[in-house]
Amino acid sequence: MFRLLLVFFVFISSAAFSNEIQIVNQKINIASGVGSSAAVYFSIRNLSDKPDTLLKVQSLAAKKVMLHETLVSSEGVASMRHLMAGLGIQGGEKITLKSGGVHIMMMGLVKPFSDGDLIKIKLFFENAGEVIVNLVVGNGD
Ligand SMILES: [Cu+2]
Repeated sequence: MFRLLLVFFVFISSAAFSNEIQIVNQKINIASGVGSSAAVYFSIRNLSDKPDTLLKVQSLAAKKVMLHETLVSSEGVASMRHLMAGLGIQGGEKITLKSGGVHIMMMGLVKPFSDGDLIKIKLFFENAGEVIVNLVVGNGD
């Protein structure tokens, strides 16, 4: 009986949402073609007064999901870099992921996305823990 209660409690706590991190304006841009990928953008608001770090991202919808930053060379050539150390966010700060800046890259989509598909991305914050982002394909611009 004790074990049953314990398992139930773990399930409840892992399903809880963060009070410290708010995600708004989520969008997904799909690049079609062979080995298709998608870029995901949203704004992160840190509602706490302590700094936090987005350490990693995960999704069952793609083989690989990474935090990327777009860099433009002096010749105007754009390239992308994996943010290995994560993305820091100050207490009370709002960071906007956008095209040409920091974004989430989904590579090797498990199946092609179509309009109306619900995509879930799990964010892991150092302090706030897990935060789930829900995206509906075709809902952005
Ligand atoms: Cu990228």
